[in-house]
Amino acid sequence: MNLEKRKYVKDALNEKDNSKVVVAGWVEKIKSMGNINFINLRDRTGVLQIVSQRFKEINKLTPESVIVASGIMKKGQKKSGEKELLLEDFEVMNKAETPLPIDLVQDTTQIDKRINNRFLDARNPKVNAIFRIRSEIFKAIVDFFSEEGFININTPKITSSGVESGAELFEVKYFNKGAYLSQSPQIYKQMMVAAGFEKVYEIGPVFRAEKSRTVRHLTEFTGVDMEMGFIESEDDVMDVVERMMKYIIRHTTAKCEYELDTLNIELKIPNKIPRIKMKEVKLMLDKCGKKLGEEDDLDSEAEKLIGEIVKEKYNSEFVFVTDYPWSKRPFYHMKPKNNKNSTKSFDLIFNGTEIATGAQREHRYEILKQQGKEKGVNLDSIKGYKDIFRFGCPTHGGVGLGLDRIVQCLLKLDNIRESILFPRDPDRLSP
Ligand code: AMO
Repeated sequence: MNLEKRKYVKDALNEKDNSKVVVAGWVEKIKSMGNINFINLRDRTGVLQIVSQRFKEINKLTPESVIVASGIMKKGQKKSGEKELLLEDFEVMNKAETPLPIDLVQDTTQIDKRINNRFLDARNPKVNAIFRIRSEIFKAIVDFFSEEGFININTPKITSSGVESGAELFEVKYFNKGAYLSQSPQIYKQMMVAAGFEKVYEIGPVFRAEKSRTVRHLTEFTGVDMEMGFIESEDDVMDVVERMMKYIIRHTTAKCEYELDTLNIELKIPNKIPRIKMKEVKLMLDKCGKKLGEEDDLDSEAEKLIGEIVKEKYNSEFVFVTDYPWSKRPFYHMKPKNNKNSTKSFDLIFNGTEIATGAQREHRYEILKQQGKEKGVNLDSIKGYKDIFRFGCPTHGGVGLGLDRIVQCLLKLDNIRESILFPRDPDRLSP
């Protein structure tokens, strides 16, 4: 059958009565009433009912087979007046075996088995909706950075050293040398600010050798990283992040009405996102019975709780927690003028989950060297890093967000594995 004449279901449904069309897609459902056969045919744009009285072979079709069908569009029996296709001819492109390895009708299959069969799982309209939305979120981020004058960069994912915690590095064989998978484009984005681009971003894979079996950790995720020069403080970075979150939500609401409906999700564009110092956050948590020491980081329970408190108090799904203790931040975070135990840093928490970490960076070489010493990091061991600060480097700061976590939190998904097609975790290396 001639695929050149193929119409998407969405366009076929808009054809005039008696138009001849060719459609192609997956057999979602087959039903017989007397000697009439009905097929629900699904393609990437929708579902079309096909009606036939002539073809006995239809009874031999199996769910999820791929067919090409031609016929005449007619007003159907449905109250909505939606058109259907009166079948004239059809061809089986690929017959699906039975039974299917996962349940696409009742949606009862466990997540692990679903991911093992992801290409089938993604035919489920809800799963499909998640990845269409993810694609729009990605586009929104690219559009946003572009409109704000950021330059896109691509940096190496095989590196000779890390800059975050050493424990999280995946070692790889690189001919006769030791190498690592990149745990962050941190060095490179700072380098490119110093290169004079001033504002750069990258969306790319980030690898973390974390043996965390949680609903929010992956060993490979998509990082959204940006860095900007000539800032006055970390507030300038937070301003950009805040504008970006609003942009993403506005764009997704406008472009994904059908998909958001499918998932029963209503997005809310945030008002001003509150910025609360860590000390104050700890007092708020304390009042709710969660005690944390001065040097403690927020654990996942604390993040969840502060998410609830902020929702109640500020009617906000987002909160920037600022001024993290120096003991919990990497050596390159700048300290405020009068407090050597704090940092000019922040995390963004969205519905109780951290989705971003950022800071103003220390750009003064001597101080940075000293900070490295305090953390046991020898700047010479990070190839090319120290030189960024020796030959003309403006004040700068940036942020790293996890795309998978953004999708997870925006769509209120229980598990981060729902927001990435092919998750990697300590127990999964395929598909
Ligand atoms: P950080 O290590 O906090 O900061 O990472 C930034 C953001 O990446 C996401 N993320 C993860 N997502 C899924 N699985 C993981 N294991 C995981 N780890 C982190 C989170 C997190 O907020 N260089 C700094 C960023 C910067 O300062 O610019 C960094 O990498 O959403």
